[in-house]
Amino acid sequence: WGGFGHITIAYVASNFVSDHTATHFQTLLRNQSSDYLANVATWADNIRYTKWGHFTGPFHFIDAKDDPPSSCDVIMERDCKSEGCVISALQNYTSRLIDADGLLPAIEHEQAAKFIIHFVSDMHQPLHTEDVAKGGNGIHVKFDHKFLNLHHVWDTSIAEKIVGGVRGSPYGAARQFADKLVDDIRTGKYQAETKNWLNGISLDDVEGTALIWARESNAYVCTHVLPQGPKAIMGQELGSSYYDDAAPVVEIQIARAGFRLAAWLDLLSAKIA
Ligand code: DCM
Ligand code: DCM
Ligand code: DCM
Ligand code: ZN
Ligand code: ZN
Repeated sequence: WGGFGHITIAYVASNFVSDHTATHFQTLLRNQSSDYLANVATWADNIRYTKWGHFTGPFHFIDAKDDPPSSCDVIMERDCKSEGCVISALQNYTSRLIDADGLLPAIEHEQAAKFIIHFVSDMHQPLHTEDVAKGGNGIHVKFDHKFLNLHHVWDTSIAEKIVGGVRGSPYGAARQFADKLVDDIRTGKYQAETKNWLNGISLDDVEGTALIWARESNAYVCTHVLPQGPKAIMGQELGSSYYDDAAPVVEIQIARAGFRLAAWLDLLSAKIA
């Protein structure tokens, strides 16, 4: 996701964490404001282009070597590279935050928390669970007459178009969009299904939990991202009928990511006590 997506997801999560979790992460992140999650939501994207952060580049995605649109799936042994992937990264940073042996300094706990907040979010972007053309970065398309790649369209363009465009700082627009999604979750169109959103969630099986989330995300590559395959979409204008079908997917994936991130942080703060 682009900044707007990550920050929206963080604000959604802030609305669903317990009070104990909020206090725990406000302390850990040294931020007493209500923006404590939103303010670190894009940190992992900022550090990945620095020299020390270079090793974290592969942690933002998993390149599923499936065959959309006829076959979609994420298989850990096939798709998670030796350098790591978004699923192994969630496993690693979850265990570093829990730090069962108490060996790590506080700064590593803080970093682990910032990675978790970002990677739960990224695995909900369908093209972060797909190998084709480097997650769609190599597929050139148009979106409202602008020349963009398909990855950028799913990271940024669709979400920003849903709210009528985002100019300047994304925080205000993200907070508003999050408030709307929180209503949809509590009393609106997602209310009936949210209990299923936490199926299989367990700190005792991080890989299994992340695979459930990544597979659900990857399934949209076959149904909504590349419904006629990669060749059919090249050079196409995606701002009209394609957008109409894609927008509900982006919306539900942002809502799910925020709701699940809150649940994950609740499990973590209860375990760390
Ligand atoms: N920012 C904002 N609104 C907020 C929080 C932050 O516009 N509620 C902006 C100010 C900075 C950037 O985001 O340009 C990063 O903020 P920080 O350094 O607080 O993470
Ligand atoms: N690191 C990491 N995950 C690990 C081990 C280390 O992200 N499983 C990161 C945290 C530190 C850096 O690598 O910023 C160097 O860690 P170390 O000094 O433990 O090798
Ligand atoms: N990306 C991806 N899958 C890949 C390569 C990259 O999902 N195989 C994502 C990470 C960034 C965006 O695409 O969100 C741009 O990546 P980069 O800056 O590495 O080109
Ligand atoms: Zn991306
Ligand atoms: Zn990312």
